[in-house]
Amino acid sequence: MSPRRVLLWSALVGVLTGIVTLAIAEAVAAIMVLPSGSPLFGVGSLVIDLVPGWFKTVVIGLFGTGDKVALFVALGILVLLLAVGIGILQYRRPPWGILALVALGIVALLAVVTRAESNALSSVPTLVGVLAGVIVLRLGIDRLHRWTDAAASRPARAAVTRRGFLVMLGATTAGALVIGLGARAINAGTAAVNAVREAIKLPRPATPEGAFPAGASLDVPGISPLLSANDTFYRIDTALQVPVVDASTWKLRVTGMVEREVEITFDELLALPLVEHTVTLMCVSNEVGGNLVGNATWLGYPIRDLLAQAGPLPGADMVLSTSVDGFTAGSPLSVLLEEDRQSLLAVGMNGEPLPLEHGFPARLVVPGLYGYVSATKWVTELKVTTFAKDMGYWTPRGWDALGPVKTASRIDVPQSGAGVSAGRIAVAGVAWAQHRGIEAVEVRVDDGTWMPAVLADAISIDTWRQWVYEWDATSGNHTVAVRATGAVGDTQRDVRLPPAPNGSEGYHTVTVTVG
Ligand SMILES: Nc1nc2c(c(=O)[nH]1)N[C@H]1C(S)=C(S)[C@@H](COP(=O)(O)O)O[C@H]1N2
Ligand SMILES: [Mo]
Repeated sequence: MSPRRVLLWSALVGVLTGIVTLAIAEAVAAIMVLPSGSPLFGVGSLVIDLVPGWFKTVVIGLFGTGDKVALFVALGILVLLLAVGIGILQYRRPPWGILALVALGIVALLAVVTRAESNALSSVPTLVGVLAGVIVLRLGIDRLHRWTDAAASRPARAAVTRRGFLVMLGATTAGALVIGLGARAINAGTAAVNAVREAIKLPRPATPEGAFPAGASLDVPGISPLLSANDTFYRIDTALQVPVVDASTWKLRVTGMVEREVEITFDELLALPLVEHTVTLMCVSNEVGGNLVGNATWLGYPIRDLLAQAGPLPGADMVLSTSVDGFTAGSPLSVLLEEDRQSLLAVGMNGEPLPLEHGFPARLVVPGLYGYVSATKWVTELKVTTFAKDMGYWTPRGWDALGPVKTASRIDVPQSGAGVSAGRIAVAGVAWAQHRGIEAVEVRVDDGTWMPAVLADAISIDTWRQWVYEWDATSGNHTVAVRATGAVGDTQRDVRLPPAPNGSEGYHTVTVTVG
């Protein structure tokens, strides 16, 4: 057999070894209902935590909410290359292929057991997976040797040894695919928690939001709806797998600089007088004109009331909220305690229990702060502390510690690059300045003057406001820009700032061709 073909066959055994290792590990993690035991997700999560803040900005800039898919594609390519190397190594210099596989297994194991969600059994899936991988690698390469030896010296036996090799390869591939795909499809944990979530009946709010003003919604095709639907609401988090939290055992603890620690279960939380409040949530990574922003009606218990039960001690100025997955956000204590700001420990989103991706069973929502410093999903602890002592997840990664939202506006229609016909056309979109409120929106065509847009009625100062400008479009190419002014006179500035470290700034513009 030609050296090149031997190389290819041993590379293929390597790839199969990789597939078997990961498939078995996934299967064991699924059977044990231990999603955090998955080596692939463990390594992926470690990568997410280790990459510098600027890199995250680049990735989100390039892929948006597809950032996780991008990470998996990159990881997949890396795994493939390593697997090829391992197969060739084992053929040429045994047992170095096996040793390399074990070494990679140890790296994955370290990643898995250092995750916040890991427990005493988290290492089992990786261990079993690597063991299976070692067996496949060993047997596969042995059979390949037998075949190549026979091909060289005893041609009569070549066909038999070749068959032995190929049968083993085919059977293992089929088995691994079935097991691996089955494991991810079953995903027993998610199914169970989904069932629990669907059975939950949220209580009526003690303080309802009330009907929106009739004039809060503009009838302009293509404008962002006033409320963003749950299934299309933007999702940003560091969690590669959606954390699966059992509401019946979930607890939130208030700890740290408090007179007394408070602990609350999900049932206890639902029994409290809950408040309904519509808040526009926004990600600091949103680019000018981007869509990492959404508006929802949240149902929850005021964080200030929960903190009052614990009694924050003098000197405290921050609440560090922690998620089951280890993510943390540091919010100013004074903001959370404000009487007239509805900061919620939320359990409901647009009339439903929180979707799993949006923090089931409970998350925080704070009007006026970017999500990364306030909106902790799958929250389990509120630690009353100080900014001097503690830092939220993104702060050491180069992001502002405080993160108040900046006034911003977006043109939804016409879309950039659109062709429209001359005459009256509606330029429309949304503007937000959470907890200050939007006072004015202006539109500018080319080098013209800023013209006032018509504002829809506000739901409250905590939500975005729709706006529309009736434009007499003349033929030619035009650039249309928008700027908003918040209720404290904070007009958007004529600058271009990237998201890091404290939120992007700039006028959103679209270019249209009027025919
Ligand atoms: N546990 C956890 N909560 C989190 C995050 C996270 O990475 N992990 N990201 C925060 C960020 S950066 C934002 S913008 C909001 C987004 O909430 P959403 O995904 O429900 O839109 O969640 C916040 N809460
Ligand atoms: Mo964010």
